[in-house]
Amino acid sequence: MVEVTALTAHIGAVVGSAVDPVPLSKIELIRSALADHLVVVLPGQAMDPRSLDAFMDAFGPAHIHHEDQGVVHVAGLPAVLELRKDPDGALFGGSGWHADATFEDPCGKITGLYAATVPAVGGDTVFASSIAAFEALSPVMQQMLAGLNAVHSYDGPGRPDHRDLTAVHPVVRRHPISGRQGLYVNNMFVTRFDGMTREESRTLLEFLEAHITQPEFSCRVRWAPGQLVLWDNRFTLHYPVNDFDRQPRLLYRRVAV
Ligand SMILES: O=C(O)CCC(=O)C(=O)O
Repeated sequence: MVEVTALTAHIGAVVGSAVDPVPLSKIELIRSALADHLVVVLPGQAMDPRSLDAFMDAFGPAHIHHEDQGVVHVAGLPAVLELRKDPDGALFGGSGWHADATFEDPCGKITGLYAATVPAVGGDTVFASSIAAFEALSPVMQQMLAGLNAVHSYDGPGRPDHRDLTAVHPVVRRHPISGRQGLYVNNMFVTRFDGMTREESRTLLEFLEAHITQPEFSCRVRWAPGQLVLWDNRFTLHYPVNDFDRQPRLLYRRVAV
C-alpha cells in the first residue's frame, strides 16, 4: 500500500517515502495523486536525466526549450534541462512566480523536476493552487474571468510580444480529471488580457497573482537528493526560493506538453 500524505488542505502531497519509494511503474496512482493534489513529491527515486526523460513520456510529448541565456540542455537529451546553481550563479526561474512554458501552444502541462544535489538547507520551491484560488473568488469575478483570454509571451510584460513564442490561452480552464476550474495566468509571461489595455491588464494581473499566491493556497517543498517532484502547470504557480548562496544545487527538469 503506497502512502499518499497531503502537505496542505489545498495543494501538495508526498507519495511513498525515502525508505519505501513508490515504484514509478504505478503511473495511475501517481497520475491520480497529481490530479487530486496538483504537486506530488516522490522521495527516494534513483533516476538520472535519461530515466527522467523516459518516465515523463507518460505525461505527454516533450517540450523542447529553445536556446537562450541560462538554458542548459543535457548533452544528448534535448528535452531535459540542467538547472544548476553554483556560487554566484543565477537560479533558473528564480525571478518570480510562474508556470512553465505557458507561452507555447500546447502549453506546458506537467513538469518533472529531479534533485541530484541540493543545499543542506534552503533552495525550497513554493507552489500555489490556482484551483483553490479560483474557487475562492466571487461568482461575479469568476464569470468575468471565464470570458477572458490572456496573451502569454516568452519575453514577458513590458516588451513586444515574442515573434515565435507567444500564445493566447483561456484565463479559466477545467481540469480534465477532477473537473475543477482554475486560473491560468502568471505575471512572468502574460503581457495582457485580450481586448484590454496593458494598464487594465496589469492591475488585474497583480490582483490575481497576489490572490493565487497567498499562503492559504500554497505549499512549500523542501528538496532532498533523489527526490522527484511533479506539478501541473495548468493549475499551479511556482516560485524557486533563492536563499542558499555559495552552496551547489543541481536539478534536472523535463516538461510534458
Ligand atoms: O529550481 C526550482 O526550484 C524550480 C525551477 C523552476 O522554476 C523552473 O524550472 O521553472
